[in-house]
Amino acid sequence: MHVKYTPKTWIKIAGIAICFSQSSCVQKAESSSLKNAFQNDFLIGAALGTEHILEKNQKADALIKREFNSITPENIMKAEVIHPEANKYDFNLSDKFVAYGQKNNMYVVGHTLIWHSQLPAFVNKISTADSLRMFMKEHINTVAGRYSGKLNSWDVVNEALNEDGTLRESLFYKLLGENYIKEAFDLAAKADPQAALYYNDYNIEQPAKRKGAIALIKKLQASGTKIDGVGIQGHWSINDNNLKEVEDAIVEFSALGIKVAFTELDYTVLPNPWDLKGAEVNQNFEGNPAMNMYTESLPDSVQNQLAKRYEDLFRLFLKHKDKISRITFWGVNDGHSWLNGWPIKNRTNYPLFFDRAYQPKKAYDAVLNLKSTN
Ligand code: 9MR
Repeated sequence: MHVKYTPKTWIKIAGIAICFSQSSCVQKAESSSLKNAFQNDFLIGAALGTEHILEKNQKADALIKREFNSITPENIMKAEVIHPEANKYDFNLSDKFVAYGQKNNMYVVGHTLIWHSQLPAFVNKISTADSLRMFMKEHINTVAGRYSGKLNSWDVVNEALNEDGTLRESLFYKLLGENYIKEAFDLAAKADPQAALYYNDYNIEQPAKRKGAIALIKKLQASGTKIDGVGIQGHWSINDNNLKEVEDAIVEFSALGIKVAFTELDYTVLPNPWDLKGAEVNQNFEGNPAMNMYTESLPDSVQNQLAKRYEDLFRLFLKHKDKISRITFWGVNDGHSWLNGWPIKNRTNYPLFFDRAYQPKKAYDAVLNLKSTN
């Protein structure tokens, strides 16, 4: 059971918290949770899958309600799912997702309106600018319009940039030019005037891509388009050493007058094929034990490394809490993470705060501890 550090055993001397009894300091009280600990700092969210939206798993459901005050749909609002055919929408799960958030007083994020990936087949077949523009208008009006006033924020455009900061040659870019981004934001602002509108991407903490994102946001602002924030996804590895870039990104994006959210946070503890210098490009990694080393459990040394990564990251988040609106984890617990299936299928990964039995890990304790000691 996870809970707060008992206040009696902690005292502060000249701003330094001292614990007099090690055992009672690690004892926790019922009321503690991520959302409570950070309630004056930023929202704490999780990406939900279908089983969570349908409240099928009691342990997951209790955990989500206890720990998180924001939710993002991992897949069910993507165009492929919500708009499978030109004249057909499927709002079955998205209605339930939004209702779940409302019922539990959560900050509800829509993910995502315009993305080159997970497009329905009929969109991939579009070959003229007019038809694609018509799809964008129809899609955004219908989806964002349906949840207007019920949803708090939209990832309006997702992953429009290449690693070098140039614009990705997506279907939208090819047929509509870079103006498609402005058009998407303007349509979203009209369809749901209250929602906070975000541009969302991965690796935009890295200098070249960050520069591209800043240029893109500045252009939108200069043209009078409403943009409220930028989402840094945060799909990282425990071997990454990127806190300097993350801090620079927080400061530089915030200087544009917008909020910064960390929208899809996780740290892989497993090697990625591209980390292996000199590896055969077409090597088959699936089923290779050297790429899936922790099938039974995570060794303490790696558990500690993960905890340290998260602790250092959250210390940075707290330093810049005035600029940060939300921290969302990409999943609820390790068993549910997309990183068990990507970039290599069928692995056992450990990227989140809660283990396969829904129990908090060391990383959770380390991050909560930041709040009880400052
Ligand atoms: O976690 C998602 C996974 O289940 C899907 O198969 C995949 C493709 O739709 O998308 C994953 O989520 C992505 C998110 O929507 C956008 N940023 C990258 C995420 C991880 O790929």
